Amino acid sequence: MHSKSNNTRASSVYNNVSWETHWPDYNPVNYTAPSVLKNPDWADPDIGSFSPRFNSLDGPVDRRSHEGDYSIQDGRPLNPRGRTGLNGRGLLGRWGPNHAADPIVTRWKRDSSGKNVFHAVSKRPVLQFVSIKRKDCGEWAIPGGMVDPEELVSLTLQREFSEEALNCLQASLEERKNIHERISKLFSSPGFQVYKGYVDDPRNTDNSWMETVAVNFHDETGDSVSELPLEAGDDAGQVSWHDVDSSQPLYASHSLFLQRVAEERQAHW
Ligand code: RP5
Ligand code: MG
Ligand code: MG
Repeated sequence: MHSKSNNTRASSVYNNVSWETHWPDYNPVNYTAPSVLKNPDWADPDIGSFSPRFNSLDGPVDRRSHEGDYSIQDGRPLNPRGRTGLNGRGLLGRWGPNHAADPIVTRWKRDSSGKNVFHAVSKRPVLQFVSIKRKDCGEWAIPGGMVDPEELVSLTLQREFSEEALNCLQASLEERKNIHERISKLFSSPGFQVYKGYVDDPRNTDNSWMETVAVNFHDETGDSVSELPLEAGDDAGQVSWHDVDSSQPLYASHSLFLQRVAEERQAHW
């Protein structure tokens, strides 16, 4: 159910995706991964034994969509972007929206004498962002992750960055404190909210989908996060600074987020 098979599946329903379109023969595959059915704390139980309060704050779990109210059919929420070719939850834990947050940490690319690097064609300054290589599919991505129940998005942004790009989960208490001190100034700045809504994630199904809040934290002077040693952790296999450039393929909707950052900062894209 990873990106390749999922892309094939998505393209076969690409032209007939809306729920408004009458499609009596539509017969999606039903799949929920065994890891989800085992009832881990990040997943809902199966529908039947369980009737969540959709479109609401359901106890600690936020089942509201950034896209507005979604419909429910036969007790199941319907993906607001339409059919995907798969029903059930696939690899996702929650019925309906699965909320994530994406921290986009940027700096200006500089040469060895510390001067900004300009792109030869666009003549614009080049931005760099912290990118991780996802272990699940091998694609480069923003080091984002799921918002825990009752967690503030501002905390998720900083926590996921610390876990995936600085490997704080493997760090000693002392090192963790140090990491926290070094990054909290950047992360407590308001940042630039780049995107809030549905993500075109390969795990999406007819009944479960990813949504995110993507925020850009920019190290203008290059002396805060830029100086921290990057180390991949948790669901990241590698981590490095990458040039922000339209030719770099990225996971899910992440290119769109980077394009917006480049536009906002008048950087090369
Ligand atoms: C994407 O999946 C989001 O944009 C975010 O980057 C990521 C969250 O999922 P995990 O990294 O926790 O798998 O849709
Ligand atoms: Mg994570
Ligand atoms: Mg992640």
